[in-house]
This record gives sequence, C-alpha cells and structure tokens, in this order.
Amino acid sequence: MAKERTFSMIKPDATARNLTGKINAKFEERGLRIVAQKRLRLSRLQTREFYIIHKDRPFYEELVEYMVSGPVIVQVLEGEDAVVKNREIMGATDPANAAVGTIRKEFGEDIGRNAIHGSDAADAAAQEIRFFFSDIEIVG
Ligand code: 3AN
Repeated sequence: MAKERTFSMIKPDATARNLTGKINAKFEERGLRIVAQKRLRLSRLQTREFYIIHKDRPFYEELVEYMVSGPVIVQVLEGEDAVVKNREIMGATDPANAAVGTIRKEFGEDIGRNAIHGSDAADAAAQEIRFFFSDIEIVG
C-alpha cells in the first residue's frame, strides 16, 4: 500500500480539555506523520460548507453550533493506508461503540462531542485537505 494523506480535525470538546498532544501521540504511535497542522476558529459559513453533505440530517444545526463553539486543530496526516488507518485510530462515531484504545473511546464524550473528525475516503480526504491547506503548508 502506497503512502497516502488524509485530513483530520481535533474538535472543540477536545481542544477545551487540552487533549491535542495526547491525540497526536495516538497518530504518531501508529505510524502516521503530522505533515501539516494549524489551530483555527471556524466560522459558521466555513462549517456549513465543510459539513454540507450532512445538511439534511436532523443534527446539522447542532453540529454547526458545536463546531464554532471553540478552537479546532486541522491537520494533514501521512502514512501507509492513511485514510483507513486513521479511521481505525479514531474509532466508531459514537464513543459508546468505539473499540478500546481508540481516540473516541478514550476521549469522546458522546456522538456529537466525539473529539475528532477524519476523512472517510480518499476523495473526501483530498477535498478536505484542499479546503484548509495550500500545497506549501504541507511538508512531508
Ligand atoms: P464520522 O465523523 O464518524 O465520519 P458521520 O460522518 O456520520 O461520522 O457524522 C459526522 C459528524 O456528525 C460526526 N463526527 C458527529 O460529530 C456528528 N453526528 C453524527 N451523528 C450524530 C447524531 N446522531 N447527533 C449529533 N451529532 C451527530
């Protein structure tokens, strides 16, 4: 499997609890390299666009309000099979169903405040990376 890149975002519930370093350690321990990273406050407009795929889901407005409630860390992770590997490291969407040792099991509070976002496929990863980063900000 070739080296690949994926997009990751540490969510406001996790930055509020000062968990950035502990979450980043999980990526690095499993062989994913953080090749770009920045701390941002998302606007409502940016968040609505980023999560446009969920616009008809009942939790959409709740999701937008939560994502603008505090700082996030946006990241590009690089490694072998990075998209799938990152999803394994993150764990299931609902922390209650996430496997032991995953980020969401250890740090997620509930299905909305679940500590981390990660791209679910290679095409989504490319799109999400482009949404936040220019090429010169990614240093492999
Ligand atoms: P994942 O983030 O695991 O790919 P998705 O794509 O189903 O999961 O959901 C996107 C985000 O929407 C989740 N990370 C979660 O924060 C939020 N979300 C999903 N389902 C719910 C729900 N039932 N109630 C509140 N928020 C939800």
